[in-house]
Amino acid sequence: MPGSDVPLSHPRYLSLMAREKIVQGVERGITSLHGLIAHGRGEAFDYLLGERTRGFALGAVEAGCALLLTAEHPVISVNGNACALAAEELVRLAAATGAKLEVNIFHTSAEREQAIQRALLDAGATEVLMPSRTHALEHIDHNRRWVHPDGIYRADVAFVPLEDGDRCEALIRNGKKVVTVDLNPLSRTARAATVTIVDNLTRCLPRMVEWAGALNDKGRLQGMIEAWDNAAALAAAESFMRRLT
Ligand code: PTJ
Repeated sequence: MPGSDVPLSHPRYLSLMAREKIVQGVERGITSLHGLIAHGRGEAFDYLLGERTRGFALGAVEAGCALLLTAEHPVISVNGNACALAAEELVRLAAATGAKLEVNIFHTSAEREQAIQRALLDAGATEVLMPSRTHALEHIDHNRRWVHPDGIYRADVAFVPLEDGDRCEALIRNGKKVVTVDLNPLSRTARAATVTIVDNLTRCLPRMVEWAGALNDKGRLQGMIEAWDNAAALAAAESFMRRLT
């Protein structure tokens, strides 16, 4: 990565490269300063996972992909951290699932919204929806309520990695199913979502892209959705982390 002096031989190379991407995200005007703090919190939980994808996350990847693939209007909501860490994989996931990409950020900044849109277009997206000033989600008083009429506003399933708890709850109260990625199984987002992938975004996204490309049997997808128990997956993640502490 340009500007990085992390040696490939470092035992925590991948984690340090992710940190580097977040720092560069701030420098490129994509990620907020608050995003650095959020990333550090994620790193601490990832440490408890041994920085590896665990079984409860694999099941969630399947269930999350199944929801996106069976949705009528799937949308991927992209914030400053997700964009800095994984713009290309998000674009690939959109292509694999037929989902629209929409910029939606917590810390208000029109410049950052545009920088995220540009980064997604540079990563190969053909269309990136922006928040409107005409359509808003109900049950939330915040910049994040403003959404695009052809995107999150009409979505039946929203993929919202690294989401803020209020908005995740609002999306659910607006009748949408929510797939999230959150390393913290105790967060409000993790608990409110329909499917929570407790894993690092950088590890689970390539798996999601692969699964989404491979899963096409509608009956099997429906079965995965019906069998999914989010509370059980969160309990498994929490007990895994507690065992290590
Ligand atoms: O770009 P903006 O303005 O939309 O801001 C984005 C952040 C992420 C700063 C904002 O949404 C925020 O403050 O989020 P929170 O409430 O800190 O929640 C982020 C959650 O993501 C926390 O539970 C972290 O543990 C988790 N997290 C951080 N990095 C990762 C992660 N989960 C998965 N993969 C990561 N790489």
